[in-house]
Amino acid sequence: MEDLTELLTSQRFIVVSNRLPILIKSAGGRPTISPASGGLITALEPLLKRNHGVWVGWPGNFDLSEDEVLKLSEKYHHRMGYNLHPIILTKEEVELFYEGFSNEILWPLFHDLQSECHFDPKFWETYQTVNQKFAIKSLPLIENDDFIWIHDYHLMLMGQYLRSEEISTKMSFFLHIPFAPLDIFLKIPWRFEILRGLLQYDFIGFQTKRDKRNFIHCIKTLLKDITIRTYKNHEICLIEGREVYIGTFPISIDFDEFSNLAQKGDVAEEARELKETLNEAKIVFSVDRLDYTKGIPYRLDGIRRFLEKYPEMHGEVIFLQLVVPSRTHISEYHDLKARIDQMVSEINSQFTRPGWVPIQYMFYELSRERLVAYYRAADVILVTPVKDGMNLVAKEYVAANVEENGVVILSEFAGAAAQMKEYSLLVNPYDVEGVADSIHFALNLPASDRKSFMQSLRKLIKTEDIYHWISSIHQATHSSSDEDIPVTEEYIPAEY
Ligand code: GDG
Repeated sequence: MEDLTELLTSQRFIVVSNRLPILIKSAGGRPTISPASGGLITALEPLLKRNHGVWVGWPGNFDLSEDEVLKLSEKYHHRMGYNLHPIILTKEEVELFYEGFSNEILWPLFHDLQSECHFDPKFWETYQTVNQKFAIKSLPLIENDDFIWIHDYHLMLMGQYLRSEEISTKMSFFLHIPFAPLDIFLKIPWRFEILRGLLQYDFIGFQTKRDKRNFIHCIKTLLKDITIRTYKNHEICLIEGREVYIGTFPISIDFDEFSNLAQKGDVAEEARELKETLNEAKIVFSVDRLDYTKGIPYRLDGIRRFLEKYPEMHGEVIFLQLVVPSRTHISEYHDLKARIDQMVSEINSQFTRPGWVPIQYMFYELSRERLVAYYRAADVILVTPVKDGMNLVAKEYVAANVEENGVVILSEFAGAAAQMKEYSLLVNPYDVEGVADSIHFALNLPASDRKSFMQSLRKLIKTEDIYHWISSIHQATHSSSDEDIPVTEEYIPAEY
C-alpha cells in the first residue's frame, strides 16, 4: 500500500465537489468563512495544504456577490493553506441542477426509489450546463501532472466537458452513492448520455462490488462500441481508443480521530451522564440525515414490533433516534418528516408508562463531540437504510466504541455490509419481524461475543480507514497493478 507521506510529496490535488468544504455566514454584518467538517475534508486537507492544492465547488451561498466570495476565499487560503475555487451558481441553477436533477432524479433512482423521481427535462438541461460551467471554470487551474479528483453524482458529466477541451491530465471520479441496476437505470431518459459522460473519466471508483457490477452490466448491455477486460480486481473498459479503469474502493472514516475523541474526559463524562439520565436503560441509537433512503419508517415499524413482542424489555431499553434536517426544500422530505413525527408519537403513546418513554426523538444536529458521546453511550447502533452507498455512521460507532461492548445492527443494503458482515447483525430493513428479533438478540448477546465482534470490527475499520481509501485510489490511478488492494466480497444473503 502506498504510504500517505509519499502521496503528500508527490502530486498537487485538485478536488472537485458540488459544495466547497466551508460555511459562509452572511446574516447581519460582515460575512465570515469557516471550515465545514466531515471525514473527507479532514482526510484531504493535509494533502491539499502540502502541495498548494485546490478545492473547487459551490460556496453554498446566494447573499454574497462573486467578488465578496472570492475575497473570503483568499482569506481562507491564508488561514488554511490551500486554495478554494468557488463556482458561483444562480438560484435557478441550484434549483434545477442540485435540487432537481441531482436530488429528484439521480439520488432517488440510484437508491432504487424510482417513484420519488421527477423526470423534468429542464433539470437535465441545467445539469449539463452546470457540469459544463464547473469544467470551464476549473480549466485554467489544471496542470499536466495534477491529480484531478471529481466527486459524486452531481458531477458525472464534468469529465466529458473537460475532455472536450482536450486536457491531457488524467481525471478520476468517485461515486459516493450506489449505482442503479440496469432495469432501474434504464428509466432515465438520458441514460446513454450519462454512461458515455462517465466513460470520459480515466478512472471511476465505486463504493462496492454491487455498484461496480451494476455499472458494468449497464455499459456492457447498452453500449456497443466498448470492450471490457478484467484485470486482477478491476475492469478496464476500452472506448474510443482510451482505457477507463473501473474499481471498488469502500470509503471509510478517520478511525483514530473518532476513537481518540471518544476517550476524551468530557466526552466520556457526557456519555456517562446520558446513561444516568436514561436511568441506566440500554440504549439503541440511530442517527440519520432526514432522507427516505435511510429507512426510518420501516425501522420504527421494527421497533414497534419489538415492543409488542418483547414486553419484558419495557423499561429496560430506550431507542434514541437522531434525525438531522436535510434537503428541506424538497416536498418528499417534508412528508417524510411528518410521517416520522406521527409514527414516533403513535408508538410512544401506545407504550409509554410513568418514568419510561421508549423512543426519544431529536430533530436537530448535534456537535461532533456530543454525537461521539452518544455513540459511546449506546449499547447498540441500529442502522437500517433501504439502500446506502456506504454508511459512515456504522463505522463511526465502531471507532467510538472504545469499551468494545457494543453491537452493530446493519442493513444488508448498506455498502458497509460488505465489509462488516461477519461481525455485525445484518437485517433486511423491510423485514419488520427480523428487525425486531435482531434488536432483541443484540440486547441479549453475551459480553464475550460482543467483545469479540467489536474487536474484529475495530481492527478492520482501523486498518481500512479514510487514509487507506485515499491511497488505494491514488495508487490505482497511477499503476495498473492493484495486487495489494484488498477486495471486499459483495454481501449476498444466504438461505438458512
Ligand atoms: C453519503 C452516502 C456514504 C450525522 N448526524 C450528525 C452528524 N452526522 C454525520 C455522521 C456521518 C455523516 O453525517 C453521515 O454519513 P453517511 O455515510 O451515514 O450518510 P450520507 O450523508 O447520506 O453520505 C453514504 C457517504 O456519502 C460517504 O461516501 O457513506 O452512503 O449517502 O459522518 O457523523 N454529524 C454531526 N452532528 C450530527 O448530528 N456533527
